[in-house]
Amino acid sequence: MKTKALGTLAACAAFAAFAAAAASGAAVEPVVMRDAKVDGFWRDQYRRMICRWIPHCIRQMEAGGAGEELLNLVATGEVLAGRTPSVKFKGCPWSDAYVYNTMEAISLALEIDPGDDFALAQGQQALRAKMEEWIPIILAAQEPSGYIHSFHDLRRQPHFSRAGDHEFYVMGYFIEMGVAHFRMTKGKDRRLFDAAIRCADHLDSVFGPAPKRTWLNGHPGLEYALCRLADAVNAADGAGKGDRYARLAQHFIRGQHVAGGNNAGWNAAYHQAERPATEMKDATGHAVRATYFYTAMSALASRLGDSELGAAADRLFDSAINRKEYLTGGVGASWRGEAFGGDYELANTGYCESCASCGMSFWTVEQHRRHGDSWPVDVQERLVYNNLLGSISEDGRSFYYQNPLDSSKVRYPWHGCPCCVGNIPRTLFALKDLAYSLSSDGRTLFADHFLSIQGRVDGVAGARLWIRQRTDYPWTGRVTFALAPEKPAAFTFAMRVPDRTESALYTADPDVGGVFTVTVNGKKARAEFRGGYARVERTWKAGDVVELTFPMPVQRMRCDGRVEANKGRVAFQRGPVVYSFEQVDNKTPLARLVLDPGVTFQPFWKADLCDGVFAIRGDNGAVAVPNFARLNRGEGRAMVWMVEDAAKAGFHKGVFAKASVSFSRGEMKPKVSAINDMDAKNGNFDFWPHLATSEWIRYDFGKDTEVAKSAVVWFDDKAQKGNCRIPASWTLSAMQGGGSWKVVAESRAPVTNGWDEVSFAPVKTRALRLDVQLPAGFSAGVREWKVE
Ligand code: FUB
Ligand code: ZN
Repeated sequence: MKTKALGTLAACAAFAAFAAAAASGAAVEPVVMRDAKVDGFWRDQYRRMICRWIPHCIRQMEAGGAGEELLNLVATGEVLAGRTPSVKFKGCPWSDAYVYNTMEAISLALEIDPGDDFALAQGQQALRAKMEEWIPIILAAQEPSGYIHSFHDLRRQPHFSRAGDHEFYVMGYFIEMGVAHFRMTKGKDRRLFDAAIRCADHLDSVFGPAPKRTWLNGHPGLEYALCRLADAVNAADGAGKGDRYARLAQHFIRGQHVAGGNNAGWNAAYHQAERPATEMKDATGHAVRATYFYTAMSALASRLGDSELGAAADRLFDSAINRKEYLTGGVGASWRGEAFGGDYELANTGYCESCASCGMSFWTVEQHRRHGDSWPVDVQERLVYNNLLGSISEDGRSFYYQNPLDSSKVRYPWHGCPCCVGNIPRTLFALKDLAYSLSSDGRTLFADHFLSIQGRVDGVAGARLWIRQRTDYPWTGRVTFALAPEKPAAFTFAMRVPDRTESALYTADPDVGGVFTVTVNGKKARAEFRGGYARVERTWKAGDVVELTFPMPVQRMRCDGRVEANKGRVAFQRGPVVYSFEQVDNKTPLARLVLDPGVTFQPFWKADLCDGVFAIRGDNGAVAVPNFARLNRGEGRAMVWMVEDAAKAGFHKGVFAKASVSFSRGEMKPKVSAINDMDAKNGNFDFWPHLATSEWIRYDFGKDTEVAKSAVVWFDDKAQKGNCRIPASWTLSAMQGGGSWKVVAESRAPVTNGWDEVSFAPVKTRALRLDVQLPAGFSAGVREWKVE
C-alpha cells in the first residue's frame, strides 16, 4: 500500500495571522489574503457563484421559492417577540443550516476585489444588500440565551432532546457564518460574530465534563465551527480567550462514543460513535458526518496539541484517500445511509454527496496545516476541480446533491434537503484563502493552489510581501509569481508540484510526478524537491519573478484491481481535470466504446461549453469533456471510467451471479444458467419456439439489493438462419415492497451487437424483471444479463 510521506516541519508557536492565533501545533498556516484580486479561471467560477448561483439560492429560500427556508427564521423571530408566527415550520429540522451556509458564502464572496469587473461588482452589491436584509431576521431568531434553532422554537420542543433534530449541526453553521462575516468586515461589524459567541457560550454552559451534560452530536459540524471560533476569538479578543471553545469541541469529539452509547437504537458506526475517536482507523459511517468529525479531530490536534486525535485523523485520512476515494475526489460511495463503503467499494454509480466533498476539503486544510506536505493539497485539488465544481450547472441555476461517475441525470434547481447549496460555494470560495500557506516560523512560503490571484501576505521572514500569481491553470502547467517584499527578505519559496497519484488507488500513464522546471528572473534555478514542493531559498527582493512549469499530458488513469467496478477500465485526466465521456459527443454507445491503449488523446479548446474548456479527442474520434462540465446539454449518459480491455471489464459479479433465475415459460429451458454465468460467449437462453409474444426473465436476489445499472447481450442467430432476433422492445422493472413492480428503465435504440447497457437511479429491490417483447415473426434470447 502506498502511504504518502508526512511532512517533517517542526511544530512551534502560533503564527500571528488573523485566522491562526489559536494554533499551537501547526506546521503551516493558510494565508488569508485581504481583498485579493482573482482573475482568470477562478474569477469566472466566482462570478458564476456571485451573479447566478447564490442569487438563485436566495430566491429559493425566500417567500415563493422552492424551499422558503428563511421564513422559518422570520417566524421564530415573531414568536420570540411574542407575536403569532406568520408561517408554520417547513422543511427538514436542519433547514436553517442552508440560510447560514449561504450567508457564509456571501461573506467570502464579498472579500474578493472585483477590480474592473463590473458584473462582479454589481453582483456583490446585490449580495451585500441581501445580507443586510437577512442579518436582522437571523438575529431576531436567536433566543436571549444564545440558543438558535427555528424547528425547536416553532414546534415548541424541549431543547437538546432529540439528537436527530440537528441542533448542533445548525448551530455549527451559525457560528461559522458569524466568524466569516466578522472577518469580511475586518472586525468592524460584530453583530453575527457576537451572536456566534453567545451561541457557543450557551453550549459551553450546558455541555462539557460533569456536572455539565454530555450528549451525542446527531450530526457533527459544530466541533470544527468551535475550533474556528476559537481561532477568531483568540485573534480578535486576545490569545487564550477562545481556547475554551476548542476544549468544548474536544469534549464532544472525545465523548461521542460515550454519548452514543446513551442513544439505544442509533447506528453507532453511522454516527462516529462506535469507538473512541482516538482508536478510529477506518473512514466509516455517514460521509458528511464523518468528514466533519475527522476535520475537527485534525483541527484539535493543532489547536490543543491533542496528538492522539491527530494520529487517528492521519489513519483515517489514509483509509479515506488510499482505499475509498473516487477519481473525481468524491467520497461516500454508498446510497444506503449516504455513507462510506468498504475498502475498494467504488461503484461508479456511487453517491458522492457534494457536502461530503466540502467536508473532505475542510479536512485537507487541517491535514496540510499539521503536516505541511503537499499530499492533502493534491487531494483537495482533485475534489475541488472535479466533484465540487461539477456540482453546479453551467448556468448556475441548478446543482447536484449526488455526483456519481456514471449517470444520465441532469442537475436540479433545488432539493428536498438542500444542505449542499451554500456549502458548495463557501468551499469553492475558500480556495482564494488557500493559495498560499506559511510555515509557523515565517521562513517558508508555500504556493499550494494555482490561480491568478494577487494580494498581500504578512509575516514572511518578518516582512510584508505583495505577490501576484498568474496562470492559465487548470489548462496549462505554467505559473508565474511576481514577488515584492517591502524589503529584501531571506526565505524559502516552495511551490507545489502536483501529484496526480495522490491516492494509492490510481496510477497515471504517463506518470509525470515530480517533473518540473523553475526559473528565477528568467534563469533556470536550482530547487530542492521535498514534501511535494520545489523549494527555492534565497534573499528575495521586489521585482523578482519565479516561474514554475510542469507537464500536463493527457494521462490514462488506471485503478487498483481490487475495485471491481473499474476492472479493464481506464479514465482520462489532464492536469487536475478528470474527463467524462458524454453520449452527446460520441456516436458509439458509451458502454461499447472501447478505448484501448492504442487510442491517443489530444486536448482541444471547446469554446461552446462552460465559457470554454479544454476537451480531449481520441484519434478514433471519441470525445470527452471535463467532468465538471458534464451533463450541461440535457440528459444522456456521462461516464468517467471507460472500457479499455473488453475481456476484463465487467459488472460486479456478486449481485447477479448469485441471483436465482426464473422466466415466463419456466417449464421449457434448462439453459437459463447461461444468462448469469459471467460469460457472454458461453451459451445462451432463448424463448424459442414462441414468436412475437411478451416474455420475462427474473433475477431474485433473496434480500434487498441496490441496483443502478443493467446490461444485456441479446441472442441473435440470424447469421445461422435461426429464429431469434433483437427484441422489439424491453422494460426493466424492480420489485417494490408489496410485490408490485416499478419500471426503472426501458429500451432505447436496439443494440444489435455487444452490451445493451442502461443506468438508472439506484433502487433497492429483492428482484428485477426484464420484460421482453419478441419481434414480429421471431423469437429472442439472452446470452448474458448482468446488473450492478
Ligand atoms: O443531515 C443533514 C444533511 O442532510 C447531511 O449532511 C446530508 O447528508 C443530508 O442527509
Ligand atoms: Zn449536502
